Amino acid sequence: MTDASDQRLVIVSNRVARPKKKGAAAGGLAVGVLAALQEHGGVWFGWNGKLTDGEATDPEVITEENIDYATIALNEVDYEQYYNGYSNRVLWPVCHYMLDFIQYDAADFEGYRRVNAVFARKLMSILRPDDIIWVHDYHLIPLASELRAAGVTNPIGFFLHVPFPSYEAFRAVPGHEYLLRAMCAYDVLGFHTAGDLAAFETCVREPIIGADFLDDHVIRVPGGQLIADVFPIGIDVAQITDLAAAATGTEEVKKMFRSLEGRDLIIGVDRLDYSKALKQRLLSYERLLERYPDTRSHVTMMQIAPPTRTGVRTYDEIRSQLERTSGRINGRFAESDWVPIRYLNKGISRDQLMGFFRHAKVGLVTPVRDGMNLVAKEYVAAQDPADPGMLVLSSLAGAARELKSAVIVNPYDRDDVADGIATALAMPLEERKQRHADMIDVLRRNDITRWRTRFVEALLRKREFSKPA
Ligand code: ADQ
Repeated sequence: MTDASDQRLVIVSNRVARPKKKGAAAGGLAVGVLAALQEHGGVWFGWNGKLTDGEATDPEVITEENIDYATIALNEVDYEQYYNGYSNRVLWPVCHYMLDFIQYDAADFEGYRRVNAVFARKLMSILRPDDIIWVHDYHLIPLASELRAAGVTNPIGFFLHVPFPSYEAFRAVPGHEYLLRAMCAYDVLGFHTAGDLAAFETCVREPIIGADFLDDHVIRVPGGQLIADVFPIGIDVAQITDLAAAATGTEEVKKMFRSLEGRDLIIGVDRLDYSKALKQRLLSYERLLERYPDTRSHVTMMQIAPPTRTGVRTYDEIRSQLERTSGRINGRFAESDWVPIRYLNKGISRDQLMGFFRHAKVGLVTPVRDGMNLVAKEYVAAQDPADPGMLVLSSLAGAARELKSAVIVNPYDRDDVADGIATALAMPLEERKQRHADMIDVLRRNDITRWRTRFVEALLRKREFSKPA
């Protein structure tokens, strides 16, 4: 059920991550979607993580607490082309303004369209006339147009978890005209920041769509009207603060804290992805050790980076690059009783992660581009308000538009990042408390409940003004 009506909320994303299932993928979309569903329940439809050499399977529904998980297995070749191919070798890099990483293959584009048609067909088998459909992320841009072509009239919204590129970048993508037209089949389009929305507007202003901009975020496009607005994703602040406080009492977290032997901890937690700029981050930390010799032996950096998208070559390369760079920096600066970088190439439990955050003097979040970045928000929420650590945040993450009281740095400038870390380490208690209170205030005002509620309300509003008079 949605909280704004008694209609069922059906969330669709590439991967469904059941929390009780071992090995569920770590990632911002899964964390956000699950939190959005937990409070009011609903359906989560998508891929179950299994591949077949035949046709995609029919939805299998498992109910846990108030959520129905409806999942399908996909054909192996289709999945390779749709997910590793067009989604992650074309759309992911262009959305992060990294055009050099684009590897286009026409067969992948075909696979992308084919899998979206499969998603539409399988989803229709479980849809009810009153359902509200909320589609997530760049893997599924054509889903609404496929559903509409098959006669589905339910309200359908789309939320993009990554940045949206301006037309000058987007037009580099083979298939961009098709994607823009497909986006116009939605009733509501949601973005993390005003910058992403403005970039989308540069695209639909072009003659391909030739949109008219009406009042109140309504855009007239061929075939009807849609709402395009900003819905920054939030977190459940109280839940994370409680989780972090409780985790500090666990043996794992105590063990980590003891091992620091009084040194300040700088923590980074990211999926192993080039947009997170992990090598640049390590080099900035090296610059800190060079420019601020007092920090040597007095700080420890812990970088946690679970592998993702293994099998996509670029991702395998990042991993070996990081191992080499951290090894070199450790070789250069380590003492018999101190290693500057601890690099963990694995996911860890959420409670343990929040406990680590609470002990970290600095949260280092320096992507070269990021839709939002939930780690930044979680780090702030996990702090002890009486003695909070400080967030050092990339100006190029969506979160920087909200967390203005963090120490904001440019991730391309190693000196700036090194100085930012030094500033955070030396920041007086009163200033840390004030900045932390400011950031918590922002997080509370715009939390995960508000994200979901505002989006569902926009979908219901669209339905109202679309009804014939
Ligand atoms: P991601 O790129 O996955 O998300 P992020 O927003 O930081 O990035 O979310 C990662 C999530 O996974 C966080 O909740 C974090 O705690 C968790 N996580 C990361 N590493 C982990 C580890 N080693 N062990 C356990 N948990 C780990 C995408 C976009 C972002 C956007 C989100 C949500 O790229 O810009 O903020 O979706 O919209």
